[in-house]
Amino acid sequence: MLHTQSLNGEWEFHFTEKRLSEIDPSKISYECKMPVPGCFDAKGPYRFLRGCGIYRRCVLCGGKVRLKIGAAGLRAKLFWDGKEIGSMVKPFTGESFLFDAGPRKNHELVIATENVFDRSASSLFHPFYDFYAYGGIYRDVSITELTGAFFEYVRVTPLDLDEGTVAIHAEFGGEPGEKKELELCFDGGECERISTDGKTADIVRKVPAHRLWTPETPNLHALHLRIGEDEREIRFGMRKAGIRNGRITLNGKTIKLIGFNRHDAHPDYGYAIPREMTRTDLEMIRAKGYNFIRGCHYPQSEAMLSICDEIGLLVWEESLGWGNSAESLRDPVFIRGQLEQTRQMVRKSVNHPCVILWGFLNEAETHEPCARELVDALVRTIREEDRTRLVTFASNRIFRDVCLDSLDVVSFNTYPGWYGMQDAQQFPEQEVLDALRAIIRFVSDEKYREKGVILSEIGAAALPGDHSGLRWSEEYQAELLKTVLGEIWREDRWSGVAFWHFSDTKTYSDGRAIHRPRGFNNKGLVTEYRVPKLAWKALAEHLKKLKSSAES
Ligand code: ADA
Repeated sequence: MLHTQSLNGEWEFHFTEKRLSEIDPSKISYECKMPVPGCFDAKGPYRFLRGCGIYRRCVLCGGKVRLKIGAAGLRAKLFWDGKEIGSMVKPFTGESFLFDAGPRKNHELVIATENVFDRSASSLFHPFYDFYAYGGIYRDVSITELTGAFFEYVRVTPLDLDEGTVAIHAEFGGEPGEKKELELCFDGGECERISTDGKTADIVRKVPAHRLWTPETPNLHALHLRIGEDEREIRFGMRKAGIRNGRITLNGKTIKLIGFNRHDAHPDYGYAIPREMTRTDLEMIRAKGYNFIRGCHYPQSEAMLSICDEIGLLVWEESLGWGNSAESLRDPVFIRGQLEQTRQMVRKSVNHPCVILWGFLNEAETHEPCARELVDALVRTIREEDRTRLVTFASNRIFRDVCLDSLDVVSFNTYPGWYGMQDAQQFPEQEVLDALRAIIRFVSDEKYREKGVILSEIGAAALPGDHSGLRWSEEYQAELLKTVLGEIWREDRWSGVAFWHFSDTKTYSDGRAIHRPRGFNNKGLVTEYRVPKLAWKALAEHLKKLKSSAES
C-alpha cells in the first residue's frame, strides 16, 4: 500500500502585510503555531487582517510524491526546501502537486497564503461577495509517496438501477506504456483481476446484492480498487436524478426538495469548520425532516459531502461566484478560472450520491446576452465530466434572464417581503404569494415547461430577541418562511426550495452593514453559533404538519 501521511496539525506560522510575490521563504522567522486546516484571520491576533499567512512544517518522505491540498485561500504559493513548486489561485478548489521530493529525509514545506483582494474583473473572489473572504489553508493536506502505478482519478456511475450495474472509469499515473493489472471488488466480496493498458480502464459491472440510495435509505456500497501498490475505496450509491414533465425525479419518482442554503463556515473557524461541527449542522437539518442543502456558494468539503451521503441529504453543489458582472463574464481569465474550478468540482465530487445538482455563477448578470457564452461553456464542461446529474444556476434576474434555456432546472433567488416593499413593516403575506405565483406563470411558458423549477433562495433576517412581530423580528421571519413552505408544498410545479439560510454567516461591516447588523448576514434560522431562532422550530413543525396531512 502506498504511504500517505496526513499533514494536518500545528504548523509554524508567520503573518506579514507583504504581498505573495514578495515572499522569500528563506527570510522568514515564524512567530507562532497555527492549525492546519485553519483560517488564520478568523480569530486570534490576525483576526480580520489582510496580508500573507505563511505556514511551515517538516515532512519526512522521499522520491516521487503527490502533495494534496484540499483548499487554500485566497491564493497560495508552495515551496519545497525553499524552491517554488506550485501555486493555487482558485479558493475552495483542491489541487494535487506531483514532484520529486529528493532523498528520504526531513524536508521543509512552506505554504504561503494570501487573503488580499484582487479587485479586477478576472478575480474569482471579490470583496462585494456577501460572505467573508478568509485566508489560510481551508482543508486537509496530505502527502503520498508514489511507487509504480497509481490512481489519478476514479469515477463510478450508476447505469441501471434495476439490474444494479455501474460503469467504472479509472485513469492511472506512473510509468507510461507498461501494462498494469487492476484488482477490484465490491463491499469486501470476491476480487476480480483485469489487465489494462496502463493508462485507463472502462468497465461495466453488476454490484452484488445492490440496494438503492434514497434520502430515507441512504445505502452506500464500496468499490475496492488496487493497482500496483495503490489502493482506493470508493463509496458510491445507486440512485439517479432526472426530470419528468417538469418535475425533478429521484430513482424515477418525483421528489420535492425542501431544505436550506448553507455556508460551510463558522465565525471561529472560517471555512475550516471542524468535521464534527459540520456533522452536527447536517444532522440537525436532517432530523427535522428536510432533505436538501444548497452548498452556497463554492465547492463543498469532502466531509460535508460524505456526511450527506451517509444521512440522506440531497445536495446542490456549485462553483465559486457571486453577482459577477458582465465585464467579468467576458474576461478571459475569469472565464478560464470558472471553467477550471467547475470541472475540478465535478471530478472531486462525482462519486457522492448525495450530489444531484451542479451549479455555478450565483446571481451573475445573466440578463446580459454576453453571459450566454460562459453559461453554455459551463454546462458543456459539466456534461463532459458527468451526464447523470442536473445542471442549474441561481438567477436573480428571473424574467429578464437570457441564459435559462441551457439548463435542466431553472432556479430563482428572490426576496419578496424583505427587499423592496419599503412601506411594509408587517409581513405582507399576499405580496409574497403573488411574487411566487408570478414565477410559476413565467415557467409555464413552452420554453421552460419541461424544466425543473427550484426556489433557490428566499428569506428574511431576524435578530434574536426581537419579538416585535415587525421586520427583523423572529416572528416576522417565521411567518414568511412558513408561508413560502406552504406555497411550495401546494404548488406541484415547484420541485423544491432552499431557504436562505441555515445559519447567520459572517460578512463585512462596510457600507452595506446597514443591512447586515453586526457584520453578519442575519437571515439564518439559527445564529452563527447554531442557537435556534423561533423560525427553526416553527418551520419544522409546519413541515411535519404538511407531511402528515399529505399522508392522511
Ligand atoms: C443573495 C445571495 C446570498 C445573500 C442573499 C441576501 O440572493 O445569493 O448570498 O447575499 O442575497 O441575504 O441578500
